[in-house]
Amino acid sequence: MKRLTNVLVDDKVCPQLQSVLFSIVTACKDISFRVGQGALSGVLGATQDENVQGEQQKKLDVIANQILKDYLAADNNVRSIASEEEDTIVAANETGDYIVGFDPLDGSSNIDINGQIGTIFTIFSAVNQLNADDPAQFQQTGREQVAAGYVLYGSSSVLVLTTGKGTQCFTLDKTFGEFVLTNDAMQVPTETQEFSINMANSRFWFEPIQYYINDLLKGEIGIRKKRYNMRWNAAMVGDVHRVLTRGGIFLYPQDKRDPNKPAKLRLLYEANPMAMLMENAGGKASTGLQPILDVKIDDLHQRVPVIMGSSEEVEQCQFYYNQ
Ligand code: AFP
Repeated sequence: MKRLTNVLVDDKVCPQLQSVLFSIVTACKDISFRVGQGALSGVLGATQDENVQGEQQKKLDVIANQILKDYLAADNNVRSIASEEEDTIVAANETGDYIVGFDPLDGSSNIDINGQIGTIFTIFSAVNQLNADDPAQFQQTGREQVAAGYVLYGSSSVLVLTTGKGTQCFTLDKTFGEFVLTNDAMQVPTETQEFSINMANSRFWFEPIQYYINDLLKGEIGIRKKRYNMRWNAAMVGDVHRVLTRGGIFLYPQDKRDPNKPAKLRLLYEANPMAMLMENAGGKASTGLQPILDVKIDDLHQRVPVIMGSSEEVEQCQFYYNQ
């Protein structure tokens, strides 16, 4: 049985980065406990406030955000913080070597129904010439991430992590409160017969996705010559975990619903970390036109189309864009 601490030492992760990872993981253990308490600890339901994206904040969004901010601000290795629930960058420590972005509670609409929810995080090196409160700190591409991961609060709490070399999965052993290695090299199967997309948006999609999904729906009598099944969790963290575990394709494409929000998912703290985990497990992650990890972050809350999962299926989907 290998604990997270030992894995990071064996993988020669530098002590400063280990410290940042432990701050995040400790915060997530705290969040996991509160999620588990549910209605008993008064964490269910909504607040009266909206975040910068105009979404109503759930109580647990606010609680999880505060827990993460508190642990990270207390870590001298963290220079700056960006969160889905914060309008602008949050300065932590001017001498920190790392900057951290996170979605404190992904899948908020699942909180009150006891569905899958999670915390997604990304870590970059800080830009030395820039102050901690300068949003340009995050103007990097996903390729420059030094670590990324998520904690899924499901039937068990799992940490899926990459520090660059592969994608590893740890399960929280609640008897002694530590994450224990349960899969040391996640591998996404190259082929799949399972797709994941919100079909309710189909009339707003652009042509490449309309045609691609239509061909999947035709099953064995269509051009793809096999029957596809569909799954949708309404929490990226749950859908991506399934794809990392047994293959599949997850899509949140650009659509025509609201010209001000051409895509739904955020590049910095949703798409990028998931793309790094996916690529390091042998999968692919694309906007349809280019790898997600090559898109430069211009704005902390920038949105991006997301197509990720089994490599051959993502390539098939890209074919419709190329045409
Ligand atoms: P919330 O955390 O705001 O509920 O959003 C979750 C999410 O960003 C992502 O995790 C899901 O894949 C997607 O939204 C679900 O969106 P739909 O509302 O289209 O189901």
